[in-house]
Amino acid sequence: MKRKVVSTMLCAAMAAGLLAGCGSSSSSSAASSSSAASSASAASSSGSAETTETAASSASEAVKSGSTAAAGTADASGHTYAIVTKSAGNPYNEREASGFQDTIEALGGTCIVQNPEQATADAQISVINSLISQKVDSIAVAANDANALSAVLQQAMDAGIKVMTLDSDVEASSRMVFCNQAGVKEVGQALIDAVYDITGGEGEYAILSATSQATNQNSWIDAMKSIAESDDKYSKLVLDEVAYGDDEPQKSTDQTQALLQKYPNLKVICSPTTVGISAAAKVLQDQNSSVKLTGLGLPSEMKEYIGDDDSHSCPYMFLWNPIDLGKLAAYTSVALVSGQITGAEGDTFDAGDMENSPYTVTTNTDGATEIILGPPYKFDSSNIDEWAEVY
Ligand code: RAM
Repeated sequence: MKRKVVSTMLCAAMAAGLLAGCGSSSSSSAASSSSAASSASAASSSGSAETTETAASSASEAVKSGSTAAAGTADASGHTYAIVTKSAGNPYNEREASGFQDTIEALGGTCIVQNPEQATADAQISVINSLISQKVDSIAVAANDANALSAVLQQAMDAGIKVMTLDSDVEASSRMVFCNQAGVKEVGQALIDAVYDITGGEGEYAILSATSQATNQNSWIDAMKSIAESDDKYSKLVLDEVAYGDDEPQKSTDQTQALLQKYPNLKVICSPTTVGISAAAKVLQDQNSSVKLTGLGLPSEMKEYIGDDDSHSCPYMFLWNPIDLGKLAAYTSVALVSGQITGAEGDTFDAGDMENSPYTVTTNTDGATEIILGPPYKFDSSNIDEWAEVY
């Protein structure tokens, strides 16, 4: 039934020429419903280094009419909410920002979207400094480094700005709460089990990551390693190398080629980044390589590479709905700014029509507070065509 809802909304979005951002999902089904607002903003997101600032003119009307998924009790009017993605030019980041922007605007707030030119802490620091000068009410950042943003984020909080992270965290004292796309251990488990399955339980694999400082990729890779070390089941798997494509398509392509050359017995590449996996998929498929691929990928970018036969490089992969991650971060930002939550464990807030609403702040194994969107979702030959049209 949920798929039908998505398909219906998708047609509407396509008719409007707004394909890119359709979709608003639940955790368990990758996507369950849609909002016209989501589609509109995704279409307006250019992907280049940019600042998008929009006062939500017709937002409250949309909320009243129930035409947007953001309907609910939260009110963002009179406030400015910023999102800082990891970098420009990454379709995953564009979808994340569109979910955030659409929700803020539908709730009557003003949204600033910042896509730094590179996936570095330095690029984010200069953007955040400028947001502090602009006296925004909140900053939601997908961090390029766990520690390097601490000083600037502390400065923002000292200035009264509510600071939260999404997608990729910083150390807990430098933010109020983290919107986590999925539990770290769950992602690590899904990935190492995929490697186990696709290798046949033994042999060499490599990881093609994003940047070496990315908190999210590093935590997933650490989880994979510790699961593999703690269970004899995985003892015949050999991790050759963790390579870094820096979430740049060309560098990810080069790194894939280097892995193939360095490790003739390589069986599987696992790429826990949407940029890395799509670059690797193309290299492997173009070369008709016997090396197989899995990881975290955007269905719209991976459609042509997913399949069970030898002509496809990736049997299956995982992700969550990046639009919904942005949407959840928007509701979290609004709840922080209104004072409804402080980001402490046990805090609860409504997130409109999101399926797991109300959301509750929990504490992870490191003692840091987070809000989990839901579990990772598997994409394979049976569902890739459908989801490729959603995000
Ligand atoms: C890339 C980014 C992002 C990550 C996804 C899976 O787009 O590195 O942070 O969450 O991959």
